[in-house]
Amino acid sequence: MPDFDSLLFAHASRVGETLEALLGERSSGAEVMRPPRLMEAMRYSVLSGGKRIRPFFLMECARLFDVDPAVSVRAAAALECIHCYSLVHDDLPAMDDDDLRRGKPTTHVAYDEAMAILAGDGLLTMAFDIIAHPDTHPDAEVRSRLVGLFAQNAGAGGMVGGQVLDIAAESKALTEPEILQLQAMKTGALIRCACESGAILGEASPEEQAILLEYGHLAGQAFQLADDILDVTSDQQTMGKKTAKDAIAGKGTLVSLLGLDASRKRARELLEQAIATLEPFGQRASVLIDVARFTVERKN
Ligand code: GRG
Repeated sequence: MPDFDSLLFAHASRVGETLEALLGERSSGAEVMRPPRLMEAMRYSVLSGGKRIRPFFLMECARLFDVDPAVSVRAAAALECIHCYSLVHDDLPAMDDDDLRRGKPTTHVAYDEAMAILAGDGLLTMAFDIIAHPDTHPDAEVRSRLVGLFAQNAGAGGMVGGQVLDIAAESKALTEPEILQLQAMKTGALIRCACESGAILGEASPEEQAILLEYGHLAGQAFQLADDILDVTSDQQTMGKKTAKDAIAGKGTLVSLLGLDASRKRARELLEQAIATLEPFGQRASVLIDVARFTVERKN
């Protein structure tokens, strides 16, 4: 069994290769014309590094039920398209107005605003094209469940809704429950979606799906809390994006509410809770324990 870092690298490479193929010149059939500059902006936005942590959660949750990563990688790549679209749109002048992402100029800086909006739109719609294709899973019922799950988690009741709450938070002090709600939608939704999708691909029992949903919920909370801590303690060079953003924007986070020490303690508690949910899977879930730990202990 490879160590965690090697496995993370191997899955990320597989996701990258799949995205390269899907965004390649001939991938949609020679008869379909896709504007070259749009495709270039989409490739720039999605093939620009990143930890590929959501694909990792998805592929490893599916692997609990013996789904080969060579198969689950398509759904994982689709989820990464949604994540990258959200980063491109979040960086726009109308939102966070950032010029650095993953250590490189953001998409609207490298191209222009209109192309960044359209590249994001292209990635979001491509995600559903990938999921709907029979290569993602032979059973249309499974594909249809994934389409619904992705839409719910990406949309108004998930990530997009969370972004709206996040923008509103700039002019209003939030309580702890309000911060948790915002974060569960903005960041948590795609991580829960990754875990639940893995269970659906693996045709897990309803009980097993519920466990992975709870695991995803706790891991998502831990991931966001780690992000808030890094925003305060890390630097632009390490993160590949601007830091101290929350304080500058006057946004309340758990770190500003609880302080650094209590936030670190809370992150460790969330990690222990996430690990405890996996008990019914025994040794089979060891990689999911490792990735939960990584979300809290990561340096970027
Ligand atoms: C614009 C619809 C819309 C949503 C934006 C994802 C998001 C919602 C905003 C990004 C801003 C942000 C800092 C969110 C908090 C946590 C987060 C999602 C960090 C970025 O994800 P990583 O760390 O990034 O997985 P990489 O680059 O590794 O993929």
